[in-house]
Amino acid sequence: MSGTNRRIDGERLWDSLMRMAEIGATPRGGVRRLALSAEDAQGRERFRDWCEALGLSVRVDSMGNMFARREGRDPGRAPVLFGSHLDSQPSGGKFDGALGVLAGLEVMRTLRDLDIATEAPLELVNWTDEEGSRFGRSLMGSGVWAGVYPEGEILAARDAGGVSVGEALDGIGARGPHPAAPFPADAYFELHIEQGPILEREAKAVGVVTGAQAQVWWDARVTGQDSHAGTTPPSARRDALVCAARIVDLVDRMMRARGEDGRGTVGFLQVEPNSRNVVPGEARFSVEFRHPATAEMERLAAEFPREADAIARGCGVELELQELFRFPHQAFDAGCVDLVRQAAARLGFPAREIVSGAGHDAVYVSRRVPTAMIFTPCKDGLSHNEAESILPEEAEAGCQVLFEAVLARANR
Ligand code: HGY
Ligand code: MN
Ligand code: MN
Ligand code: MN
Repeated sequence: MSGTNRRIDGERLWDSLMRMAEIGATPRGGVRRLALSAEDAQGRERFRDWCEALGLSVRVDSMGNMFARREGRDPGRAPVLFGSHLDSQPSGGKFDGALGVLAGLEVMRTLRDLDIATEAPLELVNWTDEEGSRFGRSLMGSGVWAGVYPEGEILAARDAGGVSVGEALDGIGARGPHPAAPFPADAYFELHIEQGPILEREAKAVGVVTGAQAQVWWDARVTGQDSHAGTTPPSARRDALVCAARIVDLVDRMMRARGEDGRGTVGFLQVEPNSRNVVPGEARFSVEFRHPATAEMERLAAEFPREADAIARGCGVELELQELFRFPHQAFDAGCVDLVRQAAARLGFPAREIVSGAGHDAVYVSRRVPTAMIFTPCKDGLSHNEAESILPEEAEAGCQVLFEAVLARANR
């Protein structure tokens, strides 16, 4: 059966995407499926049901990573992995992560429909907590699996409500019997929306992703002194929020000093006691920087603590910075990237090479397994936003490229 008529079913894929988007659906058309939440549990259950209905054997590791396996003709070969994540941002979109998992499911469904046996086994993966927005470590499940994050440290990490990863895993029954550790795999492919404007702007259907940019994340805490808004003169104030505000401005200035490649963000900020007539004594906030060049990320990572400390001293408050993680620019495997490039060309989809601005499970998986990613456009490049949207034909094209790349690798 030649490549041209091995077509995935775009309507079935779209239907699965819409069915998954029902779980954690938000009033403004997005999804809220926070990692290891009740909604994540429902998404996992629906994913497992769909996999088992296909005859795939589903196993779960100690970090809740789910692997749905389809045997190959040669059981001695290492499996080809493909997938992404089902957890979302607090007010996320329908397609970030879900596209890669459900396109992988569509690959499995198409192989069954066409009765195609592959040489190598295949494993479709749902990685736990890719987003990092609840427990502060992005790429958490894949990071433990790849040996980047120590499992004990991650299980002890707590969310804003004080719930640990271990408690949350047990809370939804997601902790599996298999060790979250690397096993022999032949390759990993991840389909994902670009989450940026380039493919749409250039009318490209496919992004051949050559790598992902470097990033570094901190948790910050400023400690000053709660005091009365009406009686505390400027000379006696130790205002944590003023210091945090100056640091937020510092992050923005450091980003802009790097031009259009710079990325610097303070995504959340909590003030205590958060009362209108109390000078805030505490401010907690996130800080992250990203850059395509590892050396520039390292410079940002050295400059920021120094400059932020100077601001804190000037405000007469204490600053604590806890670095959560950093990773360098991650180049993907040339052989796997070439399979993506060839699949897009064979299918006649306009494509271009691209470096990912977002982090993805593929970043950590690629430390253990030859890896490549496939991007599809998204409307206005918008993501991590409930208005995130793609067209059914864009999902179908991305899935078709995934299908061809996985088959080429599994039968080489
Ligand atoms: O932040 C990221 O890059 C990823 O989408 N969680
Ligand atoms: Mn994602
Ligand atoms: Mn995301
Ligand atoms: Mn991501």
